Amino acid sequence: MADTFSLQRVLETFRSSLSEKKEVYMKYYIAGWQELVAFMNSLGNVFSFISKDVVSKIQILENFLLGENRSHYVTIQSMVKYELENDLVDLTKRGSHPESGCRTLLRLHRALRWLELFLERLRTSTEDSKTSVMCSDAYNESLAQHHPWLIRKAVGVAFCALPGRDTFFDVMNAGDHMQVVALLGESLPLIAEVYQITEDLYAKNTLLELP
Ligand code: 1PX
Repeated sequence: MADTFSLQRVLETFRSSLSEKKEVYMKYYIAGWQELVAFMNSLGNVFSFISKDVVSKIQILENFLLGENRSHYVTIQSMVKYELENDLVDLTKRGSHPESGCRTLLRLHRALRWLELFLERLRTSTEDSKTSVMCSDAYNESLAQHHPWLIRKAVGVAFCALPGRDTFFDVMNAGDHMQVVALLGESLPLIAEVYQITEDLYAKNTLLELP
């Protein structure tokens, strides 16, 4: 991972995460999140409580990916199958497997929906659109439904510290505004596809509400 964020690289990692059979490779899914964390860190300390949580979730998944059972963690599909078949998931309340791959990935998966909604707003925004509004609208439509009041409040405060739209376009490192918009148009279907495949898999296995 290079130090400067580039939207192009995020796009490439998410593209690499889809196999021919439309399975999702954990390695690239995680790499995509690492890029996004780097971006968030570059926005300042107000976001560190958010990025800390993402980093710890990435770490949990990476440990599975490198651990002795790594052959089962190559794709999200193989992880779900393995953890369910071996009773490694707390299904109704947190118990002996509070940090399963399935529940950890679910948190990132919900956040991916936020990202999709936010980037779509950014793509179709106009000069006077506010990033804080785009961010919080996307948040209220997605992640907020899974967060308690206190977190929602803290997130609201962080949103107020977001840089403006021009800065956002600049830090994406993808050329002028029109080029960024074009690249967003290219990235979004990919992010949406990865999201939908995961959503369908989790729905099929009744995993969407894991504690
Ligand atoms: C190209 C521009 C892209 C911008 C990239 C920014 C990436 C931001 C990613 C945010 C990911 C947040 C993951 C949150 C996971 C989560 O829901 N965790 C909660 C539940 O976990 P638990 O283990 O307890 O069940 C946890 O309680 C969360 C705590 C921290 C708050 C998370 C707030 C998420 C707000 C999303 C908006 C981020 C705005 C960043 C500005 C760019």
